[in-house]
Amino acid sequence: MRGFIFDLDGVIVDTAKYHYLAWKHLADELGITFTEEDNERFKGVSRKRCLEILLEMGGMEVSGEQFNRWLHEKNEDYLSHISKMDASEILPDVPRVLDYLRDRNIPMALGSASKNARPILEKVGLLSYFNTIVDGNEVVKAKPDPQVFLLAAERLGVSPNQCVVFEDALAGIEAANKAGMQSIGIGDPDILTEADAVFRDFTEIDVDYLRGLLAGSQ
Ligand code: G16
Ligand code: MG
Repeated sequence: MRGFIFDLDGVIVDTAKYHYLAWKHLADELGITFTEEDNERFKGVSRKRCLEILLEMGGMEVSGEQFNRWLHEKNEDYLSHISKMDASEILPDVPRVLDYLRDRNIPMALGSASKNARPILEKVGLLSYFNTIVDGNEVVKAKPDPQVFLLAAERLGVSPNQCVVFEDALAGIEAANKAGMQSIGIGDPDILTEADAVFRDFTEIDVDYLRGLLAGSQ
């Protein structure tokens, strides 16, 4: 039996743009230059680690209390963006692929670094597709550590070498590879160089390819 694990941000929904807006807002406030290119480094990375990187970029060192205030501020800003989300923000052809797998009773998990994964899935109406959600509230070791995906496989009752992971971040592809899983990149092939296969988005993944993944021949 094969199991499928989906990352959230950048794979199921494009929340990366909201993370970017919230980090940019904080960076502007702190006088730190933060571009969309810098945001690439934040993909799949925990909130805490992102702030550490941002402060390193600005050459700033702060107390734990101030650090937590900024973490909170960034998240509040991010939540104000995601509170307006609905099903129209699901990335193209994601429901087609989820339906295909659900119709065949394939075990599916969400494996995300985000602490907001569950409310986002609820908002866009996809929560019920997943047999288990493994998110940033449970995982201690962030991607590229394989913990998030290994826990997802364990909960699905599928051995890691039978799992397929869809990921948009380099750190996530590394995590899937370390877990001994098949890694499929969603995004730019020039960035996701370590993935077993890369597609720009799910519109490029046809039924034949899905059939091949299920049969283990892709
Ligand atoms: C996501 C994003 C990251 C974000 C992280 C934590 O991971 O890609 O940019 O920093 O979650 O999110 P939050 O602040 O909501 O806890 P993933 O693994 O879903 O791509
Ligand atoms: Mg992601």
